[in-house]
Amino acid sequence: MRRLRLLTGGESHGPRLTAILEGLPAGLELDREAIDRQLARRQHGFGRGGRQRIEHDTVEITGGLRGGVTLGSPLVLNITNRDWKSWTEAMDPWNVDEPAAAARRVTAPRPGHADLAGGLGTAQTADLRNVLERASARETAARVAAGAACAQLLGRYGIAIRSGVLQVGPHVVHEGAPTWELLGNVDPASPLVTVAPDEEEALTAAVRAAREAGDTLGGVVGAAVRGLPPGLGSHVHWDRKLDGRLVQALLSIPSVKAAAIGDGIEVAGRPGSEAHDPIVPGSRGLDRPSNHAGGLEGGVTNGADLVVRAFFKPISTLRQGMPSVDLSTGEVTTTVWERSDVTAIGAAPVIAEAVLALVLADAMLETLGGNAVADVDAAWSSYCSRLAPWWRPESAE
Ligand code: EPS
Repeated sequence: MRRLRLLTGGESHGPRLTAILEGLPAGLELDREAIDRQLARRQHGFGRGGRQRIEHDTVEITGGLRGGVTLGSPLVLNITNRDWKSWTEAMDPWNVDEPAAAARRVTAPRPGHADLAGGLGTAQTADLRNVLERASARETAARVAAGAACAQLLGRYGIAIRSGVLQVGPHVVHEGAPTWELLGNVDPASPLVTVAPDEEEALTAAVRAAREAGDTLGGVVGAAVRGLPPGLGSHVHWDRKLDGRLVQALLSIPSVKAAAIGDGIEVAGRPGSEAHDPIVPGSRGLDRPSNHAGGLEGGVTNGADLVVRAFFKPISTLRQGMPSVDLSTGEVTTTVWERSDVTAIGAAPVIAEAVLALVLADAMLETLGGNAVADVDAAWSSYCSRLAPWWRPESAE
């Protein structure tokens, strides 16, 4: 990122997760409850494991905020791991109790997880827990908290994000890219937050069947962002192009193996006349009657809704186990299961929203500049005036 910096730290079963977000302008009022609502969404979803019954994720801010207003110094966001109390002896930073650590030792790497590759890469094959603790998708809680703060900056300028599940395992509820309107169908309280509430029952049945079989499921998530002005990102150099930056952020979410912008891979097989979006005069300046491009052309936002999809592989901890090799003995074995999610796809939309908010807030600040929110406001207003003949924002209401 160019204007913002984000670091997260903390193990899945350590005392807490911490995110340090630097670069938010001073003077931005933050709503704690809105951050906590996003954290609660991340814990939601049919098919989650026992861990979510232990945790009650809420944010504790220990830096960068005074009286609910950002100071321009690093925003330090913490989320307590309630499960830590069952792991204090095995995960103590200084004095690990050997019998407790031995009881938690993992030596059979799970195919699909970071266990083997990370263990080999960091010389920690004697106990793969040293790798999997950090590779766990629990880390996304820290990103969701930081992303929720960025979403509040975007919200100040009328930019809003929606998301939902398009596919669970093999069950496709929506083919292709979603629209902003379609994502409005999602009921956040529904078990799998899909864009087709009528199909929730069939989807939960599929998750139940996978659970009974000791198996796991992935799926597809869609998200759309309304209100982004044209011109964010850059057409001039590979590492500044916004599409590349967004896809990097989406692929950094655990389990994501592919991401698409707009119609994504589908456009490869179409003639140009059916792949590109006409430019016509419209009521808000220039209009695009279709949105195959998903709001990005040449690495730059074009003023249409930004539309993305992220494709999640199934969770790699299977109750039925997977073939593996015990690295301590060299013997062929089956992976061990303690507890896990059958699918985490119900949590995936809010995680996708968080990484989008981070990258888009960064791109906004890159274009508008400003260390103080008042300066960002002034730059926003001047930017919008210049664009007014060509682009006027569509309300995200
Ligand atoms: C997660 C907490 C973890 C896992 C899951 C995500 O809890 P535990 O390991 O204690 O059961 O449920 O992690 C993974 C999916 C993974 O692949 O590591 C959470 O809070 O999101």
